[in-house]
Amino acid sequence: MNNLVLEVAEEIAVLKISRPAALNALNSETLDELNEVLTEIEARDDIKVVILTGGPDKKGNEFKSFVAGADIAEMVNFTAAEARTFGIKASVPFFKLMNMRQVTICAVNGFALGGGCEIAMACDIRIASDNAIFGQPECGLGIIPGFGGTQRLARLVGMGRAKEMIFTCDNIDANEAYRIGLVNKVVAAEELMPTATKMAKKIISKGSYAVSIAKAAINNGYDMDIKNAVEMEANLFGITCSTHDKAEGMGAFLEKRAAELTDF
Ligand code: CO8
Repeated sequence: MNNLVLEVAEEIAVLKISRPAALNALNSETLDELNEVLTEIEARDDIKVVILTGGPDKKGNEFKSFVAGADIAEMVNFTAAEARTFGIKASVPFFKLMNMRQVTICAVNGFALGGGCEIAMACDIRIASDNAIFGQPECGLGIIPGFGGTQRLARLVGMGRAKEMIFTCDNIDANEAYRIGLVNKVVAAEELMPTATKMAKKIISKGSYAVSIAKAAINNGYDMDIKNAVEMEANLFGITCSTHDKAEGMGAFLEKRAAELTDF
């Protein structure tokens, strides 16, 4: 891969977007690579959590930029048809991040602008370094957020705040992002990866199959009416009751010992 770095250890995949010359901006090649690597990760039993982050800039600064957007140099000459194809090319790996069996944590290490904010929002959980900057500057470029931003931002922070960010193109800092619910946590830059890793380990210590079913229940139910959503949840709950982890988890509680959970 030319633009991504994957490291796997202790059931955690750290996936770095790495285009130092362009502050990790997302071009077609990077999106294709992302799709390929997420397909591979989804099929791997030895990965339970994915931490998505940005590589350093060309001066080696690790906290300059997570992703500074989609690649403007590539988009500048797009026709309407090419732009649509580019949007769809991004939506496939973005939906993988959202719906894949594994939990996805985005460790935002600097600028998360345009497509950078949008890919962070496709992940399950966002942790930001205290210097991170979020924004949707597209309307200032004469376009709109096209990697899901008009939809996911409104769902995460509410319509009023999403409209303000998108219409004014004002960037917000990490603390404001936390205040409005765009990120789950803000930590000192040097604590970013340790915090993400600690959270990943905590999640892995739970029943992994149960976590993946809970993720599916939350995602699938979000756009359903509450009655059908709760019925769907009951069905998934039933499935988790047929697992080793359910017998072990509940048995351990009743026997007053620590549970030894696996992934089913
Ligand atoms: N695309 C391409 N190159 C970029 C991008 C980008 N988004 N961002 C930065 N770069 C490049 C710069 O051109 C520069 O290259 P060079 O060194 O060759 O001149 C290098 O990265 C370093 O950037 P700067 O010198 O500008 O660094 P600064 O520290 O001065 O500024 C900023 C950092 C503020 C992040 C600045 O680079 C910036 O404003 N970048 C653009 C941010 C932006 O507007 N992002 C949104 C892009 S549009 C988008 O994401 C749309 C997504 C949906 C598309 C849907 C299609 C269907």
